[in-house]
Amino acid sequence: MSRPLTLALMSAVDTVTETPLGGPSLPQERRLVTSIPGPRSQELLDRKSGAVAAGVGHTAPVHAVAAGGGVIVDADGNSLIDLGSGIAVTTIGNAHPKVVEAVQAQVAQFTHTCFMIAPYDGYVSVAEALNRITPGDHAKKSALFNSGAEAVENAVKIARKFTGKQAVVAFDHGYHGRTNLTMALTAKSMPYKSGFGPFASEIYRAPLSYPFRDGLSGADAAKKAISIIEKQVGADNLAAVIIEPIQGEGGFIVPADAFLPALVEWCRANGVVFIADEIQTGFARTGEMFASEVFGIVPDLITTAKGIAGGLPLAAVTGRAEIMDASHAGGLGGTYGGNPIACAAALAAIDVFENDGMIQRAREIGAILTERLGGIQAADPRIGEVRGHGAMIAAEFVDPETGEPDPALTAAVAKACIAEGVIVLTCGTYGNVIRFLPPLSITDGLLHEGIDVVAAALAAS
Ligand code: PLZ
Repeated sequence: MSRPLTLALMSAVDTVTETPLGGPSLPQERRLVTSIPGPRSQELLDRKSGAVAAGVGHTAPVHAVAAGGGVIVDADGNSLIDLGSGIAVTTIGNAHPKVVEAVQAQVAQFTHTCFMIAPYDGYVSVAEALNRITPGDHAKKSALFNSGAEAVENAVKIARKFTGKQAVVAFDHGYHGRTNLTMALTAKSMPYKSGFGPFASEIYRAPLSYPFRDGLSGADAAKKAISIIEKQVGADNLAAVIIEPIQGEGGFIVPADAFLPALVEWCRANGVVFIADEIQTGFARTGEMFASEVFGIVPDLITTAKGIAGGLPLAAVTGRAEIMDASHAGGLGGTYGGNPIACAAALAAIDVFENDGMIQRAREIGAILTERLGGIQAADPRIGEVRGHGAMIAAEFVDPETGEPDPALTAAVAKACIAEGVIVLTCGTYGNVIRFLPPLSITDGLLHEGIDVVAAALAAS
């Protein structure tokens, strides 16, 4: 049954008067005035199950009405600490004032012309900025798209066109999206792929460096991966290798140091395009502008999205000019790719990333998370490993006797945190990792309070 319009408007007005607008002006506090979900959130969730396809899930049972700094406020007036940034998107903070201002100015100017019909400055300026800030000082070009998956699809198209080859290698635990080609690249069947095949062909999988579980040095893990690639695919057939420098959905897996440099070197020696998927790791998240810099690698192509535009949908492929230019004119594009409002937001966000101390802030947040979670781990062997870089830190939960993954404990801790007003996200092939990727605008106080809640939830589980 549809909801009467007047009722919807009334509750929207109520909501606005009860809670201030989003952005950093929002009171920076954890405040629970009802249980989670409260009655208004429950009402939305009931409508959701009536109106939205069952396949579209949600992590926190709330009806969000405002967000900013380090909190998300719901329709019942609860203020939750945000340790997930909408999956690494609101890295500079939700409703950041510079993004809001840029979007408001652009939306009043024009909303769309289609860059392929009548080009505009914002798109070209974003391309110039990405060419400048991505790793490597070679000549670069960019193309803009709407989502991370679309950027990955296009990176593969570009690499195939450039090399004249077809095969693509992705890695165990990798995540690259939910479209048909990117489902094939993504490793985990449930929930991403199960029942949704057949998948795109010419996709092969190689083993990752996962020090906590494989115990291999980076060099040995690379040797193993390269041997499998050579034997099972062959460099003559291989267009591209695609990898997240630090895996996101797969469990915030940090490869051993020499792994990525060895892969890049092999790709370069064998005419294979090395694609770094920095959709989750990009834009200051890891305490570097891009995670490739953590490992000292220079990818041929890099895919970005998420943090790039402060919450607006935008994605990009950036890379060596000769590779990016391999496509015939008209071969790349899409109706909305590089939408002017999203580009205005991206220019504002990139300005914040470069000039407002975001990289330093990510390192500070990383230091707090690593120290606090390390302390909890020292007293509780159910945390098998704390790992990550910058504001991208995870705890992997295991059975202390066997080292086996403990997804039930992980889910229980995450659920208890959300009930206590702290939004945490899980990840990992085995569902046994809690990842911490707060907005960089979070205060130290809220971050500590969020970790306190996680510690209490673990102790009680
Ligand atoms: N590549 C490395 O992390 C998106 C997925 C959430 P889109 N990760 C969050 C979910 O369950 O759908 C992601 C990523 C990496 C590609 C993508 C895909 O980006 O913008 O979601 O298409």
